Amino acid sequence: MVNRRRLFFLGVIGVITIFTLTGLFGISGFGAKSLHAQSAELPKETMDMIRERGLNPDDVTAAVSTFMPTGKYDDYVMFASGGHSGQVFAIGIPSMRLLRTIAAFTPEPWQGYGFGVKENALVTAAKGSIERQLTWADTHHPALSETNGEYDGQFLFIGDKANGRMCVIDLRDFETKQIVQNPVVSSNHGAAFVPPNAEYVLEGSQFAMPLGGAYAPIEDYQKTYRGLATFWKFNREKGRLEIENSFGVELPPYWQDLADFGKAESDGWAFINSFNTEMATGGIEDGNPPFEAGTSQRDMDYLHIINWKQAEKTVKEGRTKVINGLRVIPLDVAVSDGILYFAPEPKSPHGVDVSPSGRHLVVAGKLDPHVTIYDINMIKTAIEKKDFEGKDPYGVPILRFDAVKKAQVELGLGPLHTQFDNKGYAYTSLFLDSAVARWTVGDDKFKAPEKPWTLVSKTPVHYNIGHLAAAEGDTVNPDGKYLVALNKWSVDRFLNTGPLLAQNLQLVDISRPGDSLKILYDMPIGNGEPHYAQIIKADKLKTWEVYPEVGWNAEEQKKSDVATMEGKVVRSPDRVEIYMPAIRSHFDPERVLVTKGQKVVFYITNLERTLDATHGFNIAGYNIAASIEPGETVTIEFVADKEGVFPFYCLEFCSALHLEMAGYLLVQPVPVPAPEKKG
Ligand code: K7E
Ligand code: CUA
Repeated sequence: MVNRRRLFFLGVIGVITIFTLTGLFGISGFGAKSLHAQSAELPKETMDMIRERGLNPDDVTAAVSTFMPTGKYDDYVMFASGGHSGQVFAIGIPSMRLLRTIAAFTPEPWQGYGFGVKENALVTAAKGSIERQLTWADTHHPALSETNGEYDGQFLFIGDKANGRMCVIDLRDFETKQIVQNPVVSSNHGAAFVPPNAEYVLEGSQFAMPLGGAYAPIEDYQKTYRGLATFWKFNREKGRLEIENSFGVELPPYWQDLADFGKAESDGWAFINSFNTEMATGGIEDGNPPFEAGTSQRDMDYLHIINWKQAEKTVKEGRTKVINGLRVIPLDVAVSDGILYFAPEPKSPHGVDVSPSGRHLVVAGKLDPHVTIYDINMIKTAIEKKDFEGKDPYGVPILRFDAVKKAQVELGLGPLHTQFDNKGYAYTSLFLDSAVARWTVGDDKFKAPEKPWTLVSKTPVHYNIGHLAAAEGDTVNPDGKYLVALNKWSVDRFLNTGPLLAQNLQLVDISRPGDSLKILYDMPIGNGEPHYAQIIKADKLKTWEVYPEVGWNAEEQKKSDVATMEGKVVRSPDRVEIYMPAIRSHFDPERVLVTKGQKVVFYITNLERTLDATHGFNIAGYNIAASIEPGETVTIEFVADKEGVFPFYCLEFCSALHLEMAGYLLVQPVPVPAPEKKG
């Protein structure tokens, strides 16, 4: 019985595989004729392997659709946050191969980031909230830069939830160019999000606190603690966030959560969820309700609706207060200028996501089995007609719920985040159900075959899904091919690696309508918890193969003025500068003699123009590690505070004589002056 079923299965597999292979390979690689000849039957060897491994038709389809033959490239790149590893991961889709860990907030020796080299971004600390230099972060939400609502492949932004910082990564070289510390608040969660042309990057705070970072007793919470939405101005030409052109909007002391920018129909608006509108201040140790209970008393919290175009005008007209160098629109001005409105949203919401047309905002209430859908046109009308159901204690008008609510769809337990495709479906992660819900959006832009606002299917995922990311899913034109479930727990999915387990990123095929979602791949990621990710078409990335010119300063993205083609040493009494070219397989000079106490500056230029001909550099005992990519010039500065003999060598196995690519830093003791002769 079992055997007969097996045999039937294998027959089906054969046919499916052949069809899939036919579709995948088309006529490239095989001639049409030979393909036809080959497609009569899979080789017996292959069938045996399928049988031996006990694969079913779905397994075979999944394998065939994610396997990447050597030398072939993925169609998409997913940029996933690295959680408390503080980094960003670039992952190919559909193969789910990790292509690169991008050093963002955490020093990373392979990339020569933070070990005597490229530390400029890392040392950022602002006056105010946090002044200490930090070497880790909790990255949550990456945002690709956009042009006209489409990912343009130029920049990636990501927020550090733990410390209220923002990071700018240039996608020409996948390197971090800037980290800014918010000078007014010390945490974020509604970060990073961009409007359709990335004029700003939004950083919404999470934990209310006294703005500017001063102490105030927790008993004064309602009076002196506040939230803040910071609109960091992005200068695309310079690739930098500019604090002098940025501004903040003061918010009541609720805990602001995730955010999104409006687009198309809702362009000009930004949305931020909130919870703890109870303004609980904890204190379980004093018999107060713990935060988890205190923040969940009320049935409704507030969706923050921000008119950022109006905020720009208010800032221009100077109705701001400056806190540690950031212009902040005070709460009362935000109300009187029509910048801030609230809409009620059910119990402890988490994600707010804007649909591709920009018309609908989907809010998922983590303690509510529904998603609630708001319509921007209804919001605009309610604002115009002053259709308010009251004001919050800080005077912010609350729009009447029924006047702005378009629909509610019951999906299941613990809805968190929503993504969209090009077929009129939305996908919501269900944390408690460990599932992806597919449901229909009643949108003009894409129409689903089923009736609007209906749950279509629930696909189990392993386990406790947080975010999900769809291909081009936050743009005005999602691709609708793939979705990745970013699961918090993997439990029993992979070989055990001790009590700390991998996260499980699952690739899901969403290309067909109806109840047809298919899990294609389980990817264990043995690193800090990816929260959110964005998936961009690979051909939109115009990444450099080598730096544009020999002698490139990658921090400034321009030709370096300390680039060198020839080795030389320039000495002054307290400073030794070494201009050092590196090429397979030597540094020049190879012997560097300095005196203890001197400042030593290496300017190393990689002269290579060959793809992948990277050299490394390190100095024993000095905590220095550099990566010098083809064409790049790096600067390493330190004080030779320890005398002795310190080998340096190239860290990348760059050639057959790589081991010989080395030298000595000789730090001689300070010469003792000869005693005066007496006479
Ligand atoms: Cu749900 Cu920080 Cu986006 Cu994590 S948050 S999951
Ligand atoms: Cu250069 Cu090894």
